Amino acid sequence: MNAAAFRAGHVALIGRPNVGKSSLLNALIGQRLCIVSPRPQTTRHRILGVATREDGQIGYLDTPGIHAGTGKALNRQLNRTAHTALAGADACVHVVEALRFDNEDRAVADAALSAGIPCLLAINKVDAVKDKERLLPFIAQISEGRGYQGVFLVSARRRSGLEELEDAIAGALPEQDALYEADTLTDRSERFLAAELVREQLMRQLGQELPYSTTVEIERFELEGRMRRVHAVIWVERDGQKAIVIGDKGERLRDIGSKARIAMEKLFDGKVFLETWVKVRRGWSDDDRALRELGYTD
Ligand SMILES: Nc1nc2c(ncn2[C@@H]2O[C@H](COP(=O)(O)OP(=O)(O)OP(=O)(O)O)[C@@H](O)[C@H]2O)c(=O)[nH]1
Ligand SMILES: [Mg+2]
Repeated sequence: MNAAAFRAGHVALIGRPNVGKSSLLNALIGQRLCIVSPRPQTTRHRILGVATREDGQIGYLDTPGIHAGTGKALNRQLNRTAHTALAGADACVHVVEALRFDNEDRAVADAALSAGIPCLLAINKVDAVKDKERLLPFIAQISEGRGYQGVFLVSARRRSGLEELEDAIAGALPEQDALYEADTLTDRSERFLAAELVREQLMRQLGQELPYSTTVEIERFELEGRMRRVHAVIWVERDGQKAIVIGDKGERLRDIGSKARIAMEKLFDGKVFLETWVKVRRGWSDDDRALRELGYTD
């Protein structure tokens, strides 16, 4: 008898902002790899997270939320990054939020289902639904007439429904050898992940539109024995924003730095010495060249 075929490939998690794509990726691989916040447009890059099983290897791709507003160069870049990930994937999971399906979700469904790859639908945040009976009509409403290969009710927060989803994803991938070493977690460097963890605190701690005027660049990342020395620059667009990020007597910047450092120490499993500076680069979020220089590529 033949052994079951090994399947491997990339699956893009796509959806509108804030549906829980990054939370779902983290829950599926069992690691806090991707940053998460209550604000839309937290993710700005394609991030690979690898899960290796006995019968296959899944390369999950986290992507920025696909959104309708394309006002700034950064917004257009985020949509481009998500669409490029979808185009390069072997399968996709369209992630939606339970009981919510709007025009942005509809546009993502159209893109996902016309990509010419197997597409699964994951309805996330089912833990937040009190009246579970409402889920059946919701499933019917969004899946009828659409060619999803399967529909899954999941909760990234409670880690429910994940095994069924993972099995279906593995089954949708092509038969081929593993693409990464079995112990690979991601293709991203610690330097990149360090910048993300500082950005996560900016998304979580700054109010209103300010997070969208910030980005993080790691100027220095050095390993000294088991200790990592990290110098992070937080870029903002105006002097007034710089004062807000720093806060009264530097309090907010200290809090951002200490929470980011703790998250880095957990992810890197070692001590981190983090220094942060806030600098102004006018109009970076609407400037294609600045975006490229600051690491935004698709
Ligand atoms: N109740 C509940 N909340 C969730 C669940 N999954 C994610 N969330 C919350 O939803 C918010 C958005 O989660 P993210 O994982 O950042 O969402 P995303 O789709 O990656 O968002 P973008 O990167 O902005 O596109 C956060 O506050 C999460 O804690 C879930 O299963 N249940
Ligand atoms: Mg995200």
